[in-house]
Amino acid sequence: MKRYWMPDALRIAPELDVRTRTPAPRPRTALLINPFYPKDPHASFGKHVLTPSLALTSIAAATPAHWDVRYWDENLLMGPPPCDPFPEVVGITVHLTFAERAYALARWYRERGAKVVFGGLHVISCPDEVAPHADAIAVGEGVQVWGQILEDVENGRLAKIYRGDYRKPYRDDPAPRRDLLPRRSFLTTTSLIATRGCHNRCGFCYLATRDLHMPYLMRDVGQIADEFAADDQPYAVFIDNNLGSRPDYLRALCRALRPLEKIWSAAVTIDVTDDPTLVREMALAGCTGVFVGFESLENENIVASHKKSPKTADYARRVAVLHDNGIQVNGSFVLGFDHDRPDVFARTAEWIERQRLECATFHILTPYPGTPLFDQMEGEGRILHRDWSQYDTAHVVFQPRHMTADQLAEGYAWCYERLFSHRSIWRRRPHDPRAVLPYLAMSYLYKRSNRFWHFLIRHQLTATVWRPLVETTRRRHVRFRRKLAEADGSDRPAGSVVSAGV
Ligand code: B12
Ligand code: SF4
Repeated sequence: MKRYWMPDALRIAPELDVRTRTPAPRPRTALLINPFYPKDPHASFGKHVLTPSLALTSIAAATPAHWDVRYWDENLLMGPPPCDPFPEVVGITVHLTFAERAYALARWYRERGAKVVFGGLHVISCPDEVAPHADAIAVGEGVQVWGQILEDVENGRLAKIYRGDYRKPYRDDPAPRRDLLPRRSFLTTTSLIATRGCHNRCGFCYLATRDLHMPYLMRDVGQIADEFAADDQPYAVFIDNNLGSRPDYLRALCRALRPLEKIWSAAVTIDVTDDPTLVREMALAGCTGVFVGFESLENENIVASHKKSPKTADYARRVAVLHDNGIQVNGSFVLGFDHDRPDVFARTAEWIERQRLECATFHILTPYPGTPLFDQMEGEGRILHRDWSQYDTAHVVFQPRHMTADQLAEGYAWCYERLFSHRSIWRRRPHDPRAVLPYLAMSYLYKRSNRFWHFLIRHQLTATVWRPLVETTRRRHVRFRRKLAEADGSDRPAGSVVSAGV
């Protein structure tokens, strides 16, 4: 197997020195931490600084005004989290892949007198496992309960468990505190969320977790446009699970975003192409890229996952609808489904090249605890281990049906190697010659520059280097959409290829 370049800083969490002496906790000071996770050397390191998660900026926005709140993301390679002033409360977001790191951080801060509160996906799926490591846990929606948690700390009556309900409308939630983010460290700080939930409930998705009830809720489109304008960035990433679940809503959102003359990308399901006029509206509103969960080219896999999706034979036509509107496609593929055989890797890569997808993301099928897929695998005795740190979709954690675990791991690595190769990048160049150069520049920067990415992240140069490129792209796109608005369908302008998507 090929050996990948992997600096320690992207593989090992910063050391938490047990000898460090810290001042006494300062009352009404909260520190919010996004813990470190090891990066997958097969993929681009750039994806980790494209756009921040909204978990902690949302929580920060719910912090009462008389509290001082700080933010620390260990993945920005700025060392271990700060301890001066020493916080009275530490809030940590916990996903299964970095649960162990969250526990280590909690231990370190608790030993020094801070109260530690956990929230996040792993708290929802495995509350009994996480609870002993924290003073309190927030199960579910966190914005609703964070103020209460801090009030209870002030009054010395912190409870062990708080529950937030995803069914409550969140239109009145305050805008996330993006001002707390280190702006130089991200390609854009404008992560936006317009909707929650998804019209699907695929058996492998975290949304199908047993105790997670997240109906599809939408925010006021004007609020989203205001947040986008306020953050003063040319490019935003919608972190919604599926921005396209309600076509009417998406259309209204596009109309609200259009006057901003900015660019954005979002995750959608491929049925967004059911109505090509909606795709056109997306392009006119500044959509330059979509992240599409194709999952598999085998219909049987899609059916077994309970995903409501068009037939896979129609995917190619639908990709063309997006391309025709200058929207680049980052296809997401899951490998290792029960109907996958060892030829799945080559077949998937071939298809991606034939459709000229600008970008593709591969995931080894991963049964997240609490999902129907986990129950199925466990029932069939196919779970190989419960080392959650390896449940990151880059490792095989279950016994595949029609291949060995090694075949699946090697096939996954091979897919990335192939898609990031010079030959594959060239084969996927846009049809329109005018779009080829920007496509090549972005592809090489995103896919073949991991040493460069490490340098940018370490020196907080991501925004400095990328922002001019993104701004140039925005200007090109504004010209593109003017022509698109005038075009009658026969004379489409060149597809405008933009920076790496979600
Ligand atoms: C932005 C994002 C990223 C970013 C940033 C990640 C990071 N950790 O910094 C990037 C692109 C780098 C990324 C990478 C990956 N991601 Co990601 N990512 C997301 C995404 C799209 C949005 C997250 C977000 O902002 N959500 C919105 C916030 C508001 O919701 P929330 O996090 O649940 O937080 C709420 C509550 O949980 C709670 N809460 C959360 N934290 C706290 C803390 C406290 C103190 C309290 C009180 C409450 C609280 O309150 C919040 C407000 O209600 C989600 C999908 C999604 N739409 O959620 C996937 C998602 C989280 N990612 C996922 C995965 C698998 C990955 C990768 C492993 C994929 C890969 N192979 O590369 C990598 C690596 C990350 C890792 N090892 O964990 C999965 C996780 C599945 C799981 N069960 O753990 C998700 C759910 C996508 C999916 N559909 O499967 N990701
Ligand atoms: S379509 Fe995507 S976001 Fe929706 S349930 Fe399926 S995998 Fe999850």
